[in-house]
Amino acid sequence: MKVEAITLRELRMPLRHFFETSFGRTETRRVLLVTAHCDGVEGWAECVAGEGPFYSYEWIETAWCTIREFLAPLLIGKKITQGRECGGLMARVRGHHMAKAALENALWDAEARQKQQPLWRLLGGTRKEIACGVSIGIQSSHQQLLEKIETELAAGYQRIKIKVKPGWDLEVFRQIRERWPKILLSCDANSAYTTADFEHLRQFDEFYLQMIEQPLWEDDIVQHAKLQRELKTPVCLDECIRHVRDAELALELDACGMINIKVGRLGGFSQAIAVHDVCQQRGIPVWCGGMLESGIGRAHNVALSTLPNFRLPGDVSASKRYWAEDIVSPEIEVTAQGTIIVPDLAGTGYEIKKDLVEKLTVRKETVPTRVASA
Ligand code: OSB
Ligand code: MG
Repeated sequence: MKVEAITLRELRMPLRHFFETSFGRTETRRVLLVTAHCDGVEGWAECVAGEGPFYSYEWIETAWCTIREFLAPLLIGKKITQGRECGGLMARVRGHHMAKAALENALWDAEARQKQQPLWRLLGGTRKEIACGVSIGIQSSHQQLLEKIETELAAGYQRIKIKVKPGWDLEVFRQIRERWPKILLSCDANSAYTTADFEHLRQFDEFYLQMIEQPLWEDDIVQHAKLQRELKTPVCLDECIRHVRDAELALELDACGMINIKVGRLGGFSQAIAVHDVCQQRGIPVWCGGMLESGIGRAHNVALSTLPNFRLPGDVSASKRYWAEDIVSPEIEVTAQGTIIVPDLAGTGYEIKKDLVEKLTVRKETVPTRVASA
């Protein structure tokens, strides 16, 4: 496939409910979509960069201009037979993994469509059904959080993860455990604690959580290893794992008991698979993280979650939890058992609603400019 042009678009999609983490609140997603135009085939992907540089240094504006100025030009005009070749072509640009992932994944998507094969098979998946959990943000009150948990449990989700920060942690766990002593419960701090909080974090053990995700600094694996030695609860790393070498270091130091794989944070499907594989070799389970994706990124997460070492319920949940109307058809749906049945169709198995995408688009640009846009 020759990469002829890349189209960037920004969509505005209001969330049905705000999503709050220790680093801030999101009410409306600025969704960045990438289309790779290749020999009559289109590959689509979503760049998961946020509205501001809070989860990581990347945000929608850095991703947009890094793709336009540097990454797209490295791919345009190239003949590519497999999406996995993109990583090498873009290696000259340091970092900017979410921007790179959008391009690489768009080419995997194009490859699956061109070969008329399911993307999940191309990625090496084996599961026909994936296990789903939910990530529930910080709420305005404990009561509101308990109501949300009740709704998600009734919907069948297999694991509840709550966002925590100092002042929204122990008392919240106490109330949840009082009402639901047996559910699979975990938490995600998005780096809200420091080494001064070890004593405090040790109290989390009382609530037999499945994991405590990314309690400390986003760039510090060594301190997580020290913390893990102090805790019974497994640490799960998210922000810290940016490529396979980070995963290797974390496993070498016993810094965590599991890893959250996010394809955007890792720079594309190839690195996500590489991290999956080293964890598998070391007997460490992984699960698929979420970044409040539209149906396009979500469908890619579904495909990735079919790999064998995705042994824990992920943050990949139903479209309707986020959006009044998603941009794919059918929308991503979850069974009463808290699973997603993976479509055995060519590509992702979810069709893009192009008219709706057009309607939600607030900005669009094609590189190079002279080629007609999508
Ligand atoms: O740390 O997993 C995270 C959303 C934005 C940034 C970081 C994270 C999250 C989530 C959302 O937890 C999970 C979802 O998509 O439902
Ligand atoms: Mg996280």
